Amino acid sequence: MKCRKCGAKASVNMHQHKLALCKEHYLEWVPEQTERFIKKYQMFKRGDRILVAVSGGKDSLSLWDILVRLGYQVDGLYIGLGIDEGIGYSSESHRLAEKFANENNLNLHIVDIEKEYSQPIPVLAEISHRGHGKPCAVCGLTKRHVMNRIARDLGYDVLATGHNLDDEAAVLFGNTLSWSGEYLLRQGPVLPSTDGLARKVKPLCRFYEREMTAYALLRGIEYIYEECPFAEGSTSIYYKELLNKLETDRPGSKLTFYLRFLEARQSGLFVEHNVAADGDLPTYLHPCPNCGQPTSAPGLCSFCRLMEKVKAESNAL
Ligand code: Q46
Ligand code: ZN
Ligand code: ZN
Repeated sequence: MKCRKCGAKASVNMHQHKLALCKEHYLEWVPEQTERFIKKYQMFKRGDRILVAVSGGKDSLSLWDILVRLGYQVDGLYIGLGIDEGIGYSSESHRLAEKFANENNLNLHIVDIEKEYSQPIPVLAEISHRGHGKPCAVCGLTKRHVMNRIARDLGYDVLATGHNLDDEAAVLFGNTLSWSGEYLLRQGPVLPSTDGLARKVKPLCRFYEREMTAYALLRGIEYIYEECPFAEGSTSIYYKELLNKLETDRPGSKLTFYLRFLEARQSGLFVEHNVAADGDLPTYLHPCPNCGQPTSAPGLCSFCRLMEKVKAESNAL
């Protein structure tokens, strides 16, 4: 296979795009495409202050790298979950996120859950009795809360995450299987800002996971290869495997599945009933009286209720 641009030996062959590129041209192509998606979906503008959530994995570190190369003002946020079972997942991902920031002279905010909320994620999950023995529900809730809080408190315009096409297609597949209307409505490359919440964007949502792996490897980014030990056996991994089988037989089907969904959504297939004016909260949400973040729960938001429970349990000891 030869590079379409220069004829040299290709390093990456993307069947679904019928495109093969050498290392040099691949490392140009990925940022160019990202810029195209940023503009197409109107994710953010030059001059906006962007906060990228970095986990130490290939997607988030590559996203940070790409946005910096494209000349955007972007800082990182690392959330220490305190998951050190097995391989020492949190310590290693923390080390790699810091290493990347230091080597590139970038600003990284670090929030350590145990320091801030008295317990690491696995213990918070135990106390809450949520999620049937897996900490993922509490972990997701906590990460969302912290990302929103830091973006708001430090005045960022946009919060960017490294979700790739494989992630988005798997979530879409799950939401479609259960026809979760509200989730389908909110899934997309951009979630506009609402009262108390920054705009959320996913600039890598049209890249296959293997394209991001190739980018990180060719750019020489050191990232954590292992998944979080609690990811094993998760539904999202199961959906990813199913979609990979489909993709092997029919290259491009994952991308088509996602893009056709975005088109259908754009054309109004999913209609929101409680439509809000730009920037306002939909009527079914109200600000949590404690932290100010939007919630549909009566009274305190789920995160603040979790924290009340943790406090009560610690006092009881
Ligand atoms: S939710 Fe679950 Fe992930 Fe949190 S506990 Fe690990 S697998 S990190 S994306
Ligand atoms: Zn080339
Ligand atoms: Zn709250």
